Amino acid sequence: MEPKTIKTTPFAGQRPGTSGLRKKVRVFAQPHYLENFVQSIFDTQDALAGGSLVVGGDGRYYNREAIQTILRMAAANGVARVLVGQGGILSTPAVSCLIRKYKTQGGIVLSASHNPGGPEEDFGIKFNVASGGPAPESVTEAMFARTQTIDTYRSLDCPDTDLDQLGTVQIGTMQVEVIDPVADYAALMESLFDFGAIEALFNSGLFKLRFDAMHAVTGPYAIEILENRLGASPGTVMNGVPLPDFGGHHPDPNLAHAQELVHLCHGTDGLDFGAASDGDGDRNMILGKEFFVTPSDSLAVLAANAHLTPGYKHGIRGIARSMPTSQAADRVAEAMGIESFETPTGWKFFGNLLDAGRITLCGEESFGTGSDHVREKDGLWAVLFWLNLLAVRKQSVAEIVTEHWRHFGRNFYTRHDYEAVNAEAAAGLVNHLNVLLPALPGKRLGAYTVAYADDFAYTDPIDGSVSKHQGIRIGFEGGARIVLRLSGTGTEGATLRVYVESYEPDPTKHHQDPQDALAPLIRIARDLAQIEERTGRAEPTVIT
Ligand code: G16
Repeated sequence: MEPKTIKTTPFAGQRPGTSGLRKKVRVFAQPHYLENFVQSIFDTQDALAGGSLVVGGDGRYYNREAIQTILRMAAANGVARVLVGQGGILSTPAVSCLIRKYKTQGGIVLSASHNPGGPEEDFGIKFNVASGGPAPESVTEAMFARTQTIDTYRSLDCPDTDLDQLGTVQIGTMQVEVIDPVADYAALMESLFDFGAIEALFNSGLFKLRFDAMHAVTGPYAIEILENRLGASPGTVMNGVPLPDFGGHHPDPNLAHAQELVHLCHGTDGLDFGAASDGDGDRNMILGKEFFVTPSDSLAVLAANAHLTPGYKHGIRGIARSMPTSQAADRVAEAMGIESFETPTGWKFFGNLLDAGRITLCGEESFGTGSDHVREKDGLWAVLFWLNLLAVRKQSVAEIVTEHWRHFGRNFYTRHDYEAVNAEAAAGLVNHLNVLLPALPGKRLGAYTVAYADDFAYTDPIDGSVSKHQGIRIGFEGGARIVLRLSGTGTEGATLRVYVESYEPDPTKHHQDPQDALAPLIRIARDLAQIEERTGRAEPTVIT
């Protein structure tokens, strides 16, 4: 089996976004499209030749085909060993766990995360570096540059590898190990959380829970951990079989897309705990009985209670949140006397802080929470963290969060998304805001006075790299904020995200609905950005 060199020409638009390259399946399925991107990984990551690589995906449509292509190309590019999840399945946090545990030179994740799957839907590919984290911008930019000049790629003529059979096979000189996708990850979870306490909670017969795997990758992980190891009753995991089209749904764990679960948490007879994870298993949503925990609050609560779990009992070093995430975690960090950081959107920006030991926990408003145990956000980890807290504190989800607010004050928070808007109109809206920014500080908008207004730029405290144009921040006196930015993960037109936050120290006002509490700020954001005028949209597509 001799490697073949195949002629190709560059494709436009292969620059990775917030989290890898995401496009429609039909774009990826064009001859040479995936191959060009994969060869650009091998051409820029020298350590892969003679090294090892983890490969797996969320099981969406085109997952298996892409893995076969990657295996042939890895063999032709001199990779010595590939670990691939059985059935082509590996969650994003499991890939990170495997890269770190087996000290591979990197990993390739096939996923478009929470975006729908199927022949007409989305696919994605992402490279993770040897630390286990998403490739930093310097690496993704080098790959992108390579995609623009590429003229050949290498592959091997060989039959498909059987991805369903555990064990080791050889492709040319490369070893392919088809591994259990769950075992190493489950062992890591067991080392961090008090499985005995969680099991006792489940056995009490007084605790009703469901986990919605949304027919995505976390099904096998949740069944093994929650049902097999922790003894939750069979059926606790709903939608537990990964399907190529996620059963026709958006595998996006939020109030809009996990409605069945939300419904199960309603009423006095509702679940005590409901949780969901996304396509590739890195996001999480936490619900209590009639109670939704915002991801921003979740980060703050986990940080304030981390000492109650075995994995974090010696305390946490620092906390980081992405810029649009509410400032609730900053208050916890301040009270604990530890550092807090505000990074741009994108998990990759936490990597240096985690590697340098400056932070232990980090999180994002986009339903992502994680820690230094891997270098990705981790959906099931967050669920187990919450279960550990519930088992130890012997309180409900609502009691834990409202008590947190009483102590730290409440950061009311909402995100309004305007999806698939005209890209030029969205760019025009951002330009318009950029022109307004310098004149805003000191100005009164409704009942609020602008304290600062800027186009967020981040200087990485570890390597000094600068990332500009990361979203527009308008901060008001008293801690309220409006943030506007364009999503880096959409595949259709542009998605405008409007994040609105206010701070309320008075516990007698904490019961309000966030949409009501934030209504004046939402109005200010719409008017200032001329959203309806510029996008033609009177209302957002999704509110979370
Ligand atoms: C990705 C990134 C996250 C980011 C999210 C939303 O998550 O890993 O860091 O917060 O996208 O990004 P945007 O607002 O640009 O759409 P995932 O779960 O999609 O990989």
